[in-house]
Amino acid sequence: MSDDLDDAAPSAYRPVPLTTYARMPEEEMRQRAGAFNALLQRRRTVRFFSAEPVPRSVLEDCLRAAGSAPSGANLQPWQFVVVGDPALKRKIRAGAESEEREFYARRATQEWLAALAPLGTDSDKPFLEDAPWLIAIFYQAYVTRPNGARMKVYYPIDSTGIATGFLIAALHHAGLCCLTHTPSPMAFLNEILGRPANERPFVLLVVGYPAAGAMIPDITRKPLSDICTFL
Ligand code: IYR
Repeated sequence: MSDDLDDAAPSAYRPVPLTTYARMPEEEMRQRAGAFNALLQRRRTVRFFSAEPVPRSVLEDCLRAAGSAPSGANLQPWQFVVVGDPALKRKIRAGAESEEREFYARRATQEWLAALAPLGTDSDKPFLEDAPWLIAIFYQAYVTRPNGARMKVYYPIDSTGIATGFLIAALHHAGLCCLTHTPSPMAFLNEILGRPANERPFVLLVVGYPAAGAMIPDITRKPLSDICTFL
């Protein structure tokens, strides 16, 4: 009984000084902002992966970076399931391709297929076996306390989206390529990876080096004037 009460009791606000922030001279700010933009502009989504192995420790640091993302009430409502096992990758590919065949043949509207045409995608997903790592990212729709009570989670999808953005940037910064793959629906990931019902698939990130001669769609990014308004 008292355990239940303790479980639900809020922790007190106990602030500590901000010691990690480093103010920098304006010139250095400009230089770093420009360099970071230049770095991210070189990122492209890749759909052709080499089988070359990628060290697990590199992924671990990128995942630590992802875990530094802000989240609703700091609940960090994400789970990154990293798959390198070929048998699991084969199962994931089979699950994804079966959903994708449905998608391309029946579920997708003509309008949706037309929007995808410039990307050259289809229901074959060999990259799910070719790439050394798949990261299945889940958000927690709720959490279950040790006493069995359900606790609400705030902004889990938004928070996981931000963490995924951090991860994509970290992987690119580390010299890797990735693909944000969203077979729909993705419930097969819970089954194959043995994840509990409170974890909902958010995206399947395919990670590795690009295949030699990898091709990408000839698409562009909107200029700042189209995506931003200063008032
Ligand atoms: N999930 C499908 C279709 C697809 C949908 C969107 I939105 C994309 O940006 C790309 C593909 C597939 O992966 O092929």
